[in-house]
Amino acid sequence: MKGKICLLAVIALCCALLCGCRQEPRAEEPALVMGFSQLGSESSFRIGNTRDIEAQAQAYGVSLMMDDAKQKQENQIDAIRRFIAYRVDVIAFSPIVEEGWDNVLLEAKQAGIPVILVDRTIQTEISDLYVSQIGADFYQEGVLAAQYLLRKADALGKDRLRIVEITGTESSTPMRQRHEGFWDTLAGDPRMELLESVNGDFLRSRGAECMRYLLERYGDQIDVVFSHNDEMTMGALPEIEQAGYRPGQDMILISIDGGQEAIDILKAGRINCIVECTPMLGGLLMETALDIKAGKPVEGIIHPVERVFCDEDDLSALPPRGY
Ligand code: GYE
Repeated sequence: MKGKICLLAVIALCCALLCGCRQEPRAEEPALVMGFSQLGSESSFRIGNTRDIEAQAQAYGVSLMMDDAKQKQENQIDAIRRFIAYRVDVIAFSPIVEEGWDNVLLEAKQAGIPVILVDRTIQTEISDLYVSQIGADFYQEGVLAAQYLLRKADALGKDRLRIVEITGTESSTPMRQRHEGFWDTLAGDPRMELLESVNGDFLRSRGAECMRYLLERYGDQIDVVFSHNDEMTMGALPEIEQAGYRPGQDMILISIDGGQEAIDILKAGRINCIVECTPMLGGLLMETALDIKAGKPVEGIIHPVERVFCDEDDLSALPPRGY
């Protein structure tokens, strides 16, 4: 009898244990784990870019670790090292400047973790530090801005246009390539004269400071303001008006990005031309990362399709910009 009781007790204990360690249904496994180092939140473009990447990660079933570097390269490097330690499947980041990435990207390479550049790119002598670069053709954006100005000069019958330029973050890809594309396109046209190029760091506050300086120094001489992004343009606008000029009329204003706030100002006639630089890169990023994980070949450089919005166009039917 005693033996039977012991046997029943053992059976009951085993059942309890089995019930206790019953496998809970596994949560859906992420398609992949991605570490993303975002350079900051300095503009509507950047905020829109972050939001789109987060939304697309969710849509594609990607587990996303998003880090905000707050405009500091050292914070991006630290984040990439954390992603390596965490052994993510893919590392992606928008490099705030082009130089200084070799060491940390060599560490990612040695860890066997593929890297995707988003929005901006890097300068390096070492091959295959990254698998793909997804972002605008910034040189072409500069070309498109200049081509608009050439058309405008022809339409206005101008024989001279004196230009001030407010550039983006020093040594960043968009700053370098927009500047080159713009001035390469104007080179040789005797009507076009650069008064001065100043750095506004893609920030609205710095755009205002730069415009205040340029107005004090050049005033009536300024015919054109070429600003590397909408934030700096919107910082410059009130300075221009407070100095007694009508932006879009007394001065031709050319900007880049194309967020809703700037587009509305363009529609009101206070900006003449905006070259689109779309932040909506999240879908391309997730598709590329998933292809890499699946061992599929991916493009080395992926440029989104972009437009130009200017005072020659009927923008009444333009859908909401989403950033
Ligand atoms: O034009 C600007 C942002 O890297 C293309 O960075 C991006 C630029 C964009 O601060 O608004």
